[in-house]
Amino acid sequence: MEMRTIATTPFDDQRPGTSGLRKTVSRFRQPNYLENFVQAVFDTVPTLKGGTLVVGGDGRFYNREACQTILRMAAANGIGKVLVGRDGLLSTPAASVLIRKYQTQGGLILSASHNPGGPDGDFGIKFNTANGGPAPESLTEAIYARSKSLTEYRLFDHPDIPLYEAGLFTIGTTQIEVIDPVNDYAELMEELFDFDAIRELFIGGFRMRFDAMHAITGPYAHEILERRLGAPIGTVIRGEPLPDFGGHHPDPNLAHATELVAELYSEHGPDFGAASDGDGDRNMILGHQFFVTPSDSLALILANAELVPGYRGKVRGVARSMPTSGAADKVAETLGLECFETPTGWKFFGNLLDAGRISFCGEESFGSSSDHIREKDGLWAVLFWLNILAERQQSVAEIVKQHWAEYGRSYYTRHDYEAIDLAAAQGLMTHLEAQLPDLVGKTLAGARVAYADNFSYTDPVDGSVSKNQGLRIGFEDGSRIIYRLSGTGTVGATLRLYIEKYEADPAQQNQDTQQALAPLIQLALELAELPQRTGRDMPTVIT
Ligand code: VG1
Ligand code: CO
Repeated sequence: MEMRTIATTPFDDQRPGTSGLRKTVSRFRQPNYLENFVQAVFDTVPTLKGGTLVVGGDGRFYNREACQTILRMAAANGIGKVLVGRDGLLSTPAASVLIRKYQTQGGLILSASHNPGGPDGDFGIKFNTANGGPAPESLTEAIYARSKSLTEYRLFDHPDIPLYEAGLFTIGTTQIEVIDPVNDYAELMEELFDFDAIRELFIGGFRMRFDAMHAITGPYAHEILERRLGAPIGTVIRGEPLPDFGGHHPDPNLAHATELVAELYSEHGPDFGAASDGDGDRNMILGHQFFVTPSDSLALILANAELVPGYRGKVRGVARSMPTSGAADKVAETLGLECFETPTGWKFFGNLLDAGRISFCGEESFGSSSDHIREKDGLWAVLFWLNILAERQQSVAEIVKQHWAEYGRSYYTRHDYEAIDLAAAQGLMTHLEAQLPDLVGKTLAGARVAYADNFSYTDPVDGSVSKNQGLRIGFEDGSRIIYRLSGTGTVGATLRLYIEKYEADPAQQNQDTQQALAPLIQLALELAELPQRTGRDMPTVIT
């Protein structure tokens, strides 16, 4: 057993995207590909030397091998200690909990989140800093720069560490502690929510279904919902993490969680349904025959926060990503709280959370969370809803409709055009951006354009500027059309079209979403020449 220095040459595609480095499994399995990126992280974050690193992932194909490689490299790079989840498993929010609770210098999370897994699927890795959150842009850029000049990496020759049970090991002078992936997370949830009230809800016959989609939240949901909260066994379905997620996209939305949706929409379906994604940071909330948009979910969480013990009396501001609907803004306005609009990606919430400016944050992409960690948190959102339901004793539909009556409804949809030609996508964005200045002041689809620009964000805490964060067209009546290219896809380009329309009149709040938004959708397609330029006449996924 010895320390080895291995010569390597850089790869030119290791710039992290919206959420870490995400590539196909076959790309990641190329010799030195993973190693180069990990070495670039270790070289860029000197505090890790002699410090503690958290390691774990969502259990997808290549998770275990990658864990073992990271452990060997950690030892060769002088990391003092590694906390690794049993079987190499950790949900993204649980990794954030561990980094914060044990005050480690950071963590490496292995996941491609909602992207499909298996040998032909995707893999990913991201570095989270000592606050428990995704590395900010300045750091991901520094890691990328380092990856381009690497000539070698360091690795300790050592057999695999047994990860199947908790225990203490060493490689060289580096301590490896294999820990239970669920316990610390579950304890924090017990501190935040009224578990007694939720237990009573289940005793009263409340019926719930949680779809873990054969991804990482299975073990967490079994422990928290069925063991600690007493929900009947069988409440959690597809609870066993599988390397290929059972062949499905572990993406909790109406398009991919089809069986759950069918059950919730059936005549005698459960009162409440929820699902989470590959790495456990996303959530979908369903009532009986009712879908809660993620944008509405954030607004409702904020509006009902006083019902939840962990937040009562201490709610500060809220932040949402730019394409997320303005539903939360309305609540913030009424409550007199600060409200921020950030670029897409959780890393942009970190500074606001650290500075104590916001309590809650969320994205339209089925993500919400609070200042309890620095990641989005799927099960946290589910427990928040359970706590609200236990307190209010109303159905999900009643609660949401009452909310709309009070604050107005933001009709909202996102249309994704996946794996389109990269050059065509870039051409579309360029063509569109050139038109934006001329649109302002025009009346289109019955409303006047108030602004049209390429969103740029100045972080209110550290003043850093992030440009090119999406093209937006805003109307005087509050409607918006937004176009963005995804930063998490691995094939070609994915174009996301986000459409929103505000409706204050309760008599107009019960329309079908796609119908209510049809004129704006049509306008969005025309302005971008979308069918002609992409060759698509339908989106791949509508959420
Ligand atoms: C998507 C979502 C974004 C989210 C990101 C990571 O990014 O739109 O809101 O933060 O995924 O989520 P993009 O660049 O493809 O639009 V996760 O759960 O995949 O880590
Ligand atoms: Co995710």
